[in-house]
Amino acid sequence: MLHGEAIEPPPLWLMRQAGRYLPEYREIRSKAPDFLGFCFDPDLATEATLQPIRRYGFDAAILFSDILTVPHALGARVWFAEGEGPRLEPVRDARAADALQFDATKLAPVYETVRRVRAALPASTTLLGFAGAPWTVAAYMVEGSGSRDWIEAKRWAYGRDGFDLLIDRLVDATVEHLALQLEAGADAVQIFDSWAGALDPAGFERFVIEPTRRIVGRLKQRVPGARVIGFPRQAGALYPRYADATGVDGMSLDSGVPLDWAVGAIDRKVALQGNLDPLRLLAGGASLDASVDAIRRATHGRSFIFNLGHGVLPPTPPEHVAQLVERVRA
Ligand code: 1CP
Repeated sequence: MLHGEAIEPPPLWLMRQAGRYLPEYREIRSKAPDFLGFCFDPDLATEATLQPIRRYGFDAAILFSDILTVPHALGARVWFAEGEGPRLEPVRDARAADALQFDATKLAPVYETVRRVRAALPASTTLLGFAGAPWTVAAYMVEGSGSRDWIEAKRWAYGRDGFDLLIDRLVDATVEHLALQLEAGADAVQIFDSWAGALDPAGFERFVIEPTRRIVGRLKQRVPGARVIGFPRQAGALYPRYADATGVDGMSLDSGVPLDWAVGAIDRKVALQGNLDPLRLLAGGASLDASVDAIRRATHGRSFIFNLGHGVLPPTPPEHVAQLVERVRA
């Protein structure tokens, strides 16, 4: 689905298709003491990856893991405070960035999960691996948690030396992590830059475009035929630039992007993905059907992968996902 051809109906998967909106996920999640332990248990992570495929028959499975496994493998302490989201030991200067060393053996259970999922999936179902983009992962590492404004991360990125060293370490680790997933059996990978929209255009060029361009180039050299989807969330008018400059094969669009504009403005050799507002899915009913139809119309004849503009939200009724699948394939 990443070779530039238009497929009707479009292939379909959803960001966060595994997760708390599914009762069967909540059931197995309660068996693990903490969230990283859950990600690093190949039995549980394989099961969580397969659950939404069994229930809905999506065209792609996405590995169940998290973007913050990479800081963990770099030696930064990461934990998930129950109900509060991620916490990290902050990295705030060049010395701390220089001390980071990627140890892929810490992520061996993730690659084992990829192998098991690939073996369990039908050949026609694509398996997607993923990683966070350097800017987004750096933002969590500098803040020590999620944030609305990313003040500490941007203060360092814009104002002091050493931030590029952190980005460089993350570029190296991300190439390695994605290559190992592809070598274990992932068919393609997605790079999540969830906080790309927090940067100004100069910052976007230096900390989103440049590192992603290096990752895509190096990955395609190391793994011939590697396919990459980029997701610079809330990039707005900079989406076409990202498509031209990074070398990605596909690009995911958030829900704020007018699709008619994107279809005209983004190079046709880059497949598009996404855009349905996760709240349309949560709300369901006629508004969900109408939104699905509008996306199908706007992307007709274009290489397109049906998806949301961001992840499935935990209060989403599972029946609404069934409604979406039926409507997309109607
Ligand atoms: O207890 C739980 O169940 C924790 C909730 C949860 C889940 C289900 C977290 C914690 N991570 C995940 C899985 C996850 N994370 C996947 C699995 C595959 C799938 O999509 O089904 C993926 C791809 C991610 C990627 C991820 N983690 C991103 C990028 C995508 C996005 O949502 O923007 C980010 C930013 C994270 C960090 C993270 N991990 C977990 C949470 C709650 C967060 C976000 C914290 C914040 O808002 O800052």
